[in-house]
Amino acid sequence: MSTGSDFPNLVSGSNQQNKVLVADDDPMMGEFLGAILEQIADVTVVSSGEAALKALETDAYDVVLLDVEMPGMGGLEACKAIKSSPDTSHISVIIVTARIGDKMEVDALDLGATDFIVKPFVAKIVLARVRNHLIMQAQARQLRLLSMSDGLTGIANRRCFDQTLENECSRAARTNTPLSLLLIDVDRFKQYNDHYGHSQGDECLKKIAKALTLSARRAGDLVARVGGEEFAFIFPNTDKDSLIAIAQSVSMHVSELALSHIDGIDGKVTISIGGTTLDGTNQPISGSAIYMKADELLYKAKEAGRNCAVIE
Ligand code: GH3
Ligand code: MG
Repeated sequence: MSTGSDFPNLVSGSNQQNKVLVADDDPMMGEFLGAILEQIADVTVVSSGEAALKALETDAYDVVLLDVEMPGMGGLEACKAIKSSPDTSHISVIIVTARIGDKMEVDALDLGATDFIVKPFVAKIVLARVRNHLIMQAQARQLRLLSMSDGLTGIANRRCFDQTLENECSRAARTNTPLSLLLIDVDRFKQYNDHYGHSQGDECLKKIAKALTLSARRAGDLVARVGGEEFAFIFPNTDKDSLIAIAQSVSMHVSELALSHIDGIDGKVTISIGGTTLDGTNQPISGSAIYMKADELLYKAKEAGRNCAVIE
C-alpha cells in the first residue's frame, strides 16, 4: 500500500494544511476511512450531513467524503448545500456509496460532486483518489493566492483589494459597523526613480509595503498595493478616531525606514495619506464610492504640501 509519504512535498511542503472531513453514520466505516486518510491529511469524522455542514462553518476543509445514506440529511443533500454556498463551493466532494448506478452518478455530478468511492472499497484506491483531490486543491489554492497578490511586494493586489472592499462595504451596512479606508501615495516618486533608478525604486516600494503591513494588525485588516506607488488599507469595524491614530502609526513606520531621497521632503522618502470612515449609520455605499472619497482626500494632502494625512 502506498503510504503517501512523498505527498507532503507534492502538495504544500507540509500536510498541515490538508484537511479532510468524513461524514458516515456507520462508526466503523468512519473510523476506517479516518485511519486510511490520516496518512495524508488531518481528518475529522462526523456521523451526519448536518454535522458535516456544521463542521464546515467553523473549519476549512479541502475534501469532504459523504456517505449517501445517513439518517436526517443524506450525502447528496449535504453535497448540494456545500456546492451552493460561496464559502464552500470550492471544496472537493466525494460521494461514498454502496449503490452506485447511472442515475445516482448523474444526480451526484449534477449537484457538483467531484468523485465517487464505491463500497466495499480498496484502501489504497481511496488513498490515491483523495490524494489526487488534495493535490488539485493545493494547486487551486496556490493559483487563488497568486491571483490575489502583488508580484513586486507580495502584499495583496488591486483585485484582492477591490473584492475585499465591496464585501466589507456590504458587511458594514448589514451589521451597522464602521468601516475605514486609507489611501497612501509615495511623494515625488518619479524623482526618486529618475535619481536612483527603477530597480532601487522597486526596492523602496518593497520596503514601504513591508512597513505598511505593521499597521494591518487585526485579522480583518487588509493592506494592498493598488497602483504603481499607491497603497491602500481596509480597516473593518474601525471608527474615525482609531483611523486617525492608525494613520499616524503608518506615517511613523514609513519615516522610521529613513529612506534617503535627494529630491524628497527633508531629504527622505515620505508618503501622503487620504482617509475616510463610513460611520456605521450611513446608507449602503459601494466600494468605488468610498475609494473615490479617500482619493479626493489624498489629493488634498498632496495639495497641502505632501508628507501629511487628511482624514474626514
Ligand atoms: P506625487 O508626490 O504627486 O505623488 O508625485 P510622484 O512623482 O510620486 O507621482 P507621479 O504619478 O508623477 O509618478 C509616479 C512614479 O511612480 C512614476 C512611475 O515611474 C513610478 N512607478 C510606478 N510604478 C512603479 C514600480 O513598480 N516601480 C518603480 N520603481 N516605479 C514605479
Ligand atoms: Mg506619488
